[in-house]
Amino acid sequence: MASETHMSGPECLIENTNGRLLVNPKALKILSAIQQPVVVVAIMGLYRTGKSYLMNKLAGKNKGFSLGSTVQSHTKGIWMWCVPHPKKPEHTLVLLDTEGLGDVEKGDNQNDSWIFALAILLSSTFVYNSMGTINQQAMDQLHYVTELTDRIRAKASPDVDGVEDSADFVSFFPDFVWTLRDFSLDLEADGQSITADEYLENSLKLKKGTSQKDKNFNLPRLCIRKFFPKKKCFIFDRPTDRKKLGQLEELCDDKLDPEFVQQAAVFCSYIFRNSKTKTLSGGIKVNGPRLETLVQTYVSAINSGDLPCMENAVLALSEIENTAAVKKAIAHYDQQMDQKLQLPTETLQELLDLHRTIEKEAIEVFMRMSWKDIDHLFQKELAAQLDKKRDDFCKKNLKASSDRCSALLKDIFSPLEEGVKEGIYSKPGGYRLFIEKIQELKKKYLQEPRKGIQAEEILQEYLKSKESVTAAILQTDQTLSEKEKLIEVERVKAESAQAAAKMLEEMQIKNQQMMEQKEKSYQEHVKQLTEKMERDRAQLLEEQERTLSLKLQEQGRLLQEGFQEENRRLHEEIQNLQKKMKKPRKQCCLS
Ligand SMILES: Nc1nc2c(ncn2[C@@H]2O[C@H](COP(=O)(O)OP(=O)(O)OP(=O)(O)O)[C@@H](O)[C@H]2O)c(=O)[nH]1
Ligand SMILES: [Mg+2]
Repeated sequence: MASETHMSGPECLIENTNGRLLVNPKALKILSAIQQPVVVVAIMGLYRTGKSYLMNKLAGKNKGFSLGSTVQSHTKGIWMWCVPHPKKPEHTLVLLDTEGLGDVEKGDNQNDSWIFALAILLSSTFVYNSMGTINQQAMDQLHYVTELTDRIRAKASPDVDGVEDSADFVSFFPDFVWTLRDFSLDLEADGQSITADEYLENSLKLKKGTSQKDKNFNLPRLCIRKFFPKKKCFIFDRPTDRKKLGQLEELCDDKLDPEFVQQAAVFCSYIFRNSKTKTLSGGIKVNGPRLETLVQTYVSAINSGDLPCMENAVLALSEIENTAAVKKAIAHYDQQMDQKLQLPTETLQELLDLHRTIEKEAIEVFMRMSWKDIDHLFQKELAAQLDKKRDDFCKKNLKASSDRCSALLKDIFSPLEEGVKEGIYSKPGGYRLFIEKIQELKKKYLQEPRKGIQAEEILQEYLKSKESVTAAILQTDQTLSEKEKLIEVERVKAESAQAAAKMLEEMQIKNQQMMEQKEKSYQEHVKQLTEKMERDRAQLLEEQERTLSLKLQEQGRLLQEGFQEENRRLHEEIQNLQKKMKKPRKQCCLS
């Protein structure tokens, strides 16, 4: 399949003007066309630290995200560049370049925190970029991480067990990558050479002590450790001489420091191989339209003064997709019934059997497309629509049958009507002729195929309408004695009573068939729902187990470092999660 993404350059996704965040419709349109799953890499960090330049490297280009050559911050808001993923076929790499943090000239830093929060919420890999070593200044600049608990909500309503909302961050936060630019030290600790990752781990070690200074030291470190279980660090040399930095975009690799070229290649290769597809709770893989909805939901929450909430965004997304799932399922039903159903059907069962087969397919379509259908509301809606469609088809079937039978009777019995008008039965021996003719035409009518479920009823109605004519012909026939006439009247009466009884029996059978069908429909819904709930439960357990193991790892580290208080807090979170995992499975009920 040809690649879906043809962005020759980046596009602004979220504008940050006059203290307000605005979503750019042009960028949303681009996202809406990307059906492939997306890997989203966002970069953040202090202004003027080479973020845009590094993102261009990920796009495989020298130019793209615009670089500034002055000391003023350059990128504004969040810019997006969607490119075919270089290593994952059928995936799109979405690069998000963001406005540099902390430019004092901007005056209003209010939106920095929101942009930081948005980058966290939208990405699957979050790159934090800074200059030089991981010193206290670099840590202090990460105060945005400590503020995340006030900026983002995981759950729409607080946990009943009183566990902090941020306890859930770990399950949906992106992987964390720290890029250190112009890093000029040797990677060493206690005379031993260490990896960049070990350097990061060491830098995140906590300080014992309870003074405010110690707390300030520990807070960002604790937050990074708690929220981002997967961390990675890359160091970069200065790419070239200071004088040439201004024209970096123009320089090809052989004019750059070979160390830098190599380090950039290692970084890109790591991102391409390890960055995950953006996935929401429930294992929902994000594609372009889903990312589009996330952007819209989060930005509109921020603009209306609410906190962007992960659970709400996922619910908003599932509602959109579940509505579409109902529509798609109904469209499938309509299309198949239209193609396969010929009205009138010979029997009611024939119609119900076809309905059942196609209904099953329609439920399957719905089940494939829907997710997080809270209280099965959308499935109930689908069931109601399918029931109505079945009832409508039954009515249409009835009418089609009645119309066809009436037309047939009119046609077949016209010689009899003509004969009555011409008086050929109003003569001695006429009654016998009349009855014989009726029997002959009735036989002809009964032999006609596909009359449908009203065949008997319409015939009986017709014959009933002819009762007075029959009686008149009988009375005028002088070849019959009074006694014979009386016997004949009784015979006709008995015949009609017999027909009425037969019709009543048929009606009861039809009702029974309808009842059985309703029960089967319900059972089909429950069967498919139960299977889906089992799959969802397995998925949830898998996610919870992953979160649990991450928390246990961090708990182990805290214990090792001797941090009882933090350890106790984490222990509570762990117990709470374990309690949730032991909850009995929900019963599947659709009514
Ligand atoms: N010293 C140094 N300069 C770099 C590096 N990478 C890029 N630059 C230069 O730094 C300047 C700013 O680069 P950008 O990529 O625009 O930096 P930014 O972080 O995106 O800046 P803002 O958008 O303002 O936040 C440009 O002149 C780049 O050529 C680097 O690794 N080290
Ligand atoms: Mg920039």
